[in-house]
Amino acid sequence: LSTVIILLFSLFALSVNTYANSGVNVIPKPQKVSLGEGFFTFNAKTSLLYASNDLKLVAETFQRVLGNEFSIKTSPKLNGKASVNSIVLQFDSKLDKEAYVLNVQADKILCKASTEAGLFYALQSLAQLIKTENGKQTVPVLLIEDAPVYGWRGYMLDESRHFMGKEAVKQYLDIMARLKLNVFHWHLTDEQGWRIEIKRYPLLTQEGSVGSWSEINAPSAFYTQDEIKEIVEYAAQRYIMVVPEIDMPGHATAVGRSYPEVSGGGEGRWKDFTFHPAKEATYEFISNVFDEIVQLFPAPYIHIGADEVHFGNQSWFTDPLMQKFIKDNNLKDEIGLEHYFVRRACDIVNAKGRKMIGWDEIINTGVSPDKAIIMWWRHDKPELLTQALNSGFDIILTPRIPCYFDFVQDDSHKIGRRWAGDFNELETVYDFSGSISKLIANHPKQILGMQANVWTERIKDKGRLDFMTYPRLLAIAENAWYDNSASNRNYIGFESRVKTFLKYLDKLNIKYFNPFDKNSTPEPWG
Ligand code: TNX
Repeated sequence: LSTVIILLFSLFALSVNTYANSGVNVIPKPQKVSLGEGFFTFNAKTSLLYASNDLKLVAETFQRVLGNEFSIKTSPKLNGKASVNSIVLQFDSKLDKEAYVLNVQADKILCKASTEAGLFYALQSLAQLIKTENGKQTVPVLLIEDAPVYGWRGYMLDESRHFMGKEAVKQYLDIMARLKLNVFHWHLTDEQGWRIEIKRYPLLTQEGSVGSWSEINAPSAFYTQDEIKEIVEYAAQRYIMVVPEIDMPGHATAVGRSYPEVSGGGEGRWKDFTFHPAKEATYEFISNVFDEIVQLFPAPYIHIGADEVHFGNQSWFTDPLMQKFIKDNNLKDEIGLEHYFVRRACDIVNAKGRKMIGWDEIINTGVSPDKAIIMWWRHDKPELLTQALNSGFDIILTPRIPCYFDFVQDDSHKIGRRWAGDFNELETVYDFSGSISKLIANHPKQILGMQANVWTERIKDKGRLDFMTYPRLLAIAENAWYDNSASNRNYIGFESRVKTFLKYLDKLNIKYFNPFDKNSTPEPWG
């Protein structure tokens, strides 16, 4: 028996080794890789060619990557012919929207895709494949044929609870791009702060931007409209869509502080938590805010939050205006009122030419599946996901377990959330596709994709944000791009690719949590 075990073990070790040594350390894992023999070697004359003017931006972005990360100097040229010692970017209309082919030969590298984004992704893979040894930069000869499983590959950052600022956001966009993530969901408003300039309502940022979760008087912090445009443009250059979230009718305290006339009132902890659902002024206010939002964000979606509404459990719920409104509109109770609000918000969003996105609280509000998309977050209520799918909604998967990165990623960690003892370690996130597969099996087309969410109640600064985000973001990227369920699962292979990616994060001086050497990365307080 022991001989059999030893034999099995060495076979296993051999296969792991072959993988680890293959040099194809790309995250997310490409769908199909055939490894050849030999290497492409960069030299001073390596040229970067693009076959069409539409690819100039992609080429220039890669020129910067080569220069900054590998000290390789090139000047991109418009030229579609693949000559010796060149990297060539070409369109190939036969390929799917985000698909690409990366064909590394010993004397040239061919990149093909039907879109700029596809070529951008070919180059993200290429960047991860460049190895520096003895002063030489090489890429193994190989053929990658790749395409994502999901079109929505997201990362959500809450900048209301704690404000991280422009430079942090840009670095996140850089790393998202490297991981082929393509949606930045920006949680810009909540109880603690309103973080986006709205010209028509200056008090939102004069008063509503003061404070954070940890300090009620934290100095005003927000993005001006020029800064928003700059970030949206920076993201677009990386093929990332920015989807703003303006949370309502709950989580609206920062609005209520600035414009009490649209506040739902309330007392104590919940003072000003909601918009006033029974005032016409509220809907005018929202419509005016969205008029500016659509000018700033070209994305076809507006996220209205709609999570965790509490109207009726407060004494002001009984005020005569509210009660009359409920009666006149046949709403029965606070739930009816909440649903009414969401339907009105959806109409407003749709009237601006956008689809609405909301958290899973919007499922039963009566909004129609062709007008709204649902983000399923309450992992303890899988029946909500099933119900939403059966009603025909498109869904973005963000269940707390394993998609919430405000949850700790190691049992020894003290700051951060858990759910009945559960938390989100790297392997749990890696197993997401597998763990969700049964629930979504009957409706694959309605699953637009998945997303990691970082809520920042207990994340004060970028150091801690990095610690919570990495390396788990790599596992979300892997699941959103590559079909990681069932027989494709290979955690050991993933680990070895993560280790390579961590070296890239090291170069950027990012202080991630290292699950392979926990003592080297103690939990930062703050
Ligand atoms: C619930 S997720 C919230 C957030 C919190 C988060 C903490 C969601 C739609 N609402 O407001 O920050 O839990 O994990």
